[in-house]
Amino acid sequence: MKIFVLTGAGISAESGLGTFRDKDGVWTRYDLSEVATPEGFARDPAKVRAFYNARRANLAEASPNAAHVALARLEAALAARGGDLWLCTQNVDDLHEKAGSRRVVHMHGELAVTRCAHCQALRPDPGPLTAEAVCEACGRDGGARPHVVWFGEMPLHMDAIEDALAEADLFVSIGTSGSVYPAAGFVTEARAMGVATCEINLEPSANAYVFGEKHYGPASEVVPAWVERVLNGL
Ligand code: BJW
Repeated sequence: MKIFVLTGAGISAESGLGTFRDKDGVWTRYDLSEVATPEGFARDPAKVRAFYNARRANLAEASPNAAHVALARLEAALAARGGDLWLCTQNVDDLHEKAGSRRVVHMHGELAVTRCAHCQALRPDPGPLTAEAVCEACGRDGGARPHVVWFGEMPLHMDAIEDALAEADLFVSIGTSGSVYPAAGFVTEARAMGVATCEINLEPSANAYVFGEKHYGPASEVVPAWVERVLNGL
C-alpha cells in the first residue's frame, strides 16, 4: 500500500506551535504581506528577521506530539511490509524528523535553515538571522533569510510531489485548512486520478466536501487511532 500524507500547521498545534488562520493564529497578529512575501523582506528585512527569529526560538522549545509519532510508526510499519509512506509537509518545523520519520518532503521549506538571498546557498542554522551574517558561499552580507516559501514563490519539490501523488493508493490530509495552493489542490488531483482520499482535522477544512473519508478531532488523538486502523487492516 502506498500512502501519500500531506500535513499542515494543525498537526503541530498541540506541540505549542501556532497555526496561521485559526482564532489567535499567526495571521491574526501579523500582516502576511509584510512578513511572508519577498516584497515584505525587500521593504523591511529587520522586521521579517525578527518575526522568524521568534518562530525559531519557539521551535527550539517544541517537541513532537502523538500524531507525529504515529506517522513515524506508520512509515516504518509500511516499509517492513513492502508498502510506502510518502510524507509531504507544508510545515517549516522539524517535528516529523524529531518523531523519527525518515523521509520528509518540506514543500514550504525549513525554518532552521538559512538561505542567502544573493546566491541562494543553504545552511542549517537554528540561531538568529542577522543582517551582519556573511554568506560562506558568496562572501556577501545582508542576504540572510529563512529557507521558507513565501507567497508568490514556487513551492519546493513539486515534480517529486506530483509523481508520488500519481503513484499513491490513498491521499491523506492532516491538519491543514485547504486554503493555500498548490497544496490545497492535491485532493482534487488525487480524486481525478482515482486515488482514495481522507481528511483528518479538528473541523472540516475549506475543501472537506472533496474528501471521501473524514475524521474530526485533535490530531494527537485522531491520527494514532487512524494509524492503528490502517495497520490492523493490512
Ligand atoms: C487542527 C488542530 C489540531 C488546528 N488537530 N487539526 C488566488 C487563488 C488561488 C491561489 C492564489 C490566489 N492568489 C494567490 C494564490 C497563490 C498563493 C495562495 O494559495 N494564496 C491563498 C492564500 C489564496 N500560493 C502561493 O503563493 C504559493 N506559491 C505558488 O502558488 O506558486 C505558483 C505555483 C503555480 C503552480 C504550481 C505551483 C506553484 C506559495 C505559498 C507559500 C505559503 N507559505 C506559508 C508561510 C511559510 C513560512 C512560515 O511558516 O512563515 O506556509 S503561508 C502558511 O500557510 C504556511 C503554511 O504552510 C500554509 C498552509 O497553512 P495550513 O497548514 O493550512 O495552516 P492553517 O492555519 O491555515 O490551518 C490549520 C488547520 O489545522 C485548520 O484547518 C485547523 O482546523 C486545523 N487544526 N488545530 C487537528 N489540534
